[in-house]
Amino acid sequence: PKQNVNVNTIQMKSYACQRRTPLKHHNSHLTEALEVLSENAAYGENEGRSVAFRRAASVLKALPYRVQTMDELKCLPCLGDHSQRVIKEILEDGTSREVESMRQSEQFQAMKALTGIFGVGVRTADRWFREGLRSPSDLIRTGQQLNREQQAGVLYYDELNKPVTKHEADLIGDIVKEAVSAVLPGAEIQLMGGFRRGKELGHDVDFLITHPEEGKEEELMPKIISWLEERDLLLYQKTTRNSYLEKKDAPGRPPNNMDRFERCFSIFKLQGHAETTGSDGVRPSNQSEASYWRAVRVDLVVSPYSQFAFATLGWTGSKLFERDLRRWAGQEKHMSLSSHALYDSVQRCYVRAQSEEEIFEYLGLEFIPPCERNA
Ligand code: DCP
Ligand code: MG
Repeated sequence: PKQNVNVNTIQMKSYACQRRTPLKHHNSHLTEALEVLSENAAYGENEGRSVAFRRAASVLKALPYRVQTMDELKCLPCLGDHSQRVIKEILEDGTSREVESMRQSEQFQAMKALTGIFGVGVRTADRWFREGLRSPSDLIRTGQQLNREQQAGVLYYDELNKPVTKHEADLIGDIVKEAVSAVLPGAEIQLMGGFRRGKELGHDVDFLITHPEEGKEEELMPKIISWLEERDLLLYQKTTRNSYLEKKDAPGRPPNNMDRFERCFSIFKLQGHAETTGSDGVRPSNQSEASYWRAVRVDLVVSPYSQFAFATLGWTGSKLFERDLRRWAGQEKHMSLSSHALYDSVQRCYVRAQSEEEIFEYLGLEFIPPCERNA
């Protein structure tokens, strides 16, 4: 109820990590349009423009009321001319013609379909688009060269584009827990990403694994993978080894968003339960009653205990929240934050932390709980 909010006294901070952004907000009619513009800019490899639209959307997500007039936006940060134009159009006409025609355009739809394939980025999708390809079936029909990841992406395309529910995430969590405690008793596992922020649906399930005794977690991933593979629970996996070295990786280096933990990108074969049936309640025809299953994208990350707080913060998201945390650290505090560590360039030392709260405190930020990091 807006009557209780004085729009002129709203103090909107400009970094997403300074704001509380709940999952459910009041302006999806505006943010969805701005996110289409952001997505389209990303397809054109215009990162700066893409982030600018995402920031504008994010500010509106943090507002405690539904925007009715342009006047209410006067004091808000991160709203560029283009974003304001689109917002104005939607407030006046209920919809933005620019956004709607973008949404309908062949290029936008093809890029969405092609980048929606696991293992396909904007570059590859754009090259295919310019060669006249529009969808996964075009790739199959024309016999495109695909790597192992993309082959799995095309094979499980429909299922991987069907949102994962929290219930399914919990079922996978139980399996991962069983695997981890079988191969390394005492290891700890935590659900990360969107589900940690309270989302009910996700595009994948992210887990972070550690062990209180530093060193015990080394080379853990291959053991987990073997355990899972022996039970026929994986459709695809690619493991990368830990390559983090404190001396080499942090100070002075251009900040690298990719972390260097031991990590596994996988596709789980989640065995039958009610949600594997379609929305019409009918099970996919190629699967017998005894063995129906669905494919689910799962990311597993192993962190040494001493980096666990940083890994937790780095893997909770949202992506914009993470981006602004790093930007805040660098620009406002002369520190360099990654999913491994926090380096203080003024004191010239690494900062140790046992919890997310300590990291926020060191960064001079009010603690924002995961469910309010939906920037
Ligand atoms: N992450 C990041 N930067 C990246 C990739 C990941 O900061 N380039 C972090 C933030 C994300 C988390 O890792 O929240 C997991 O990445 P996902 O892509 O799985 O994103 P979410 O879990 O937030 O969303 P979804 O529900 O779509 O899985
Ligand atoms: Mg995720």
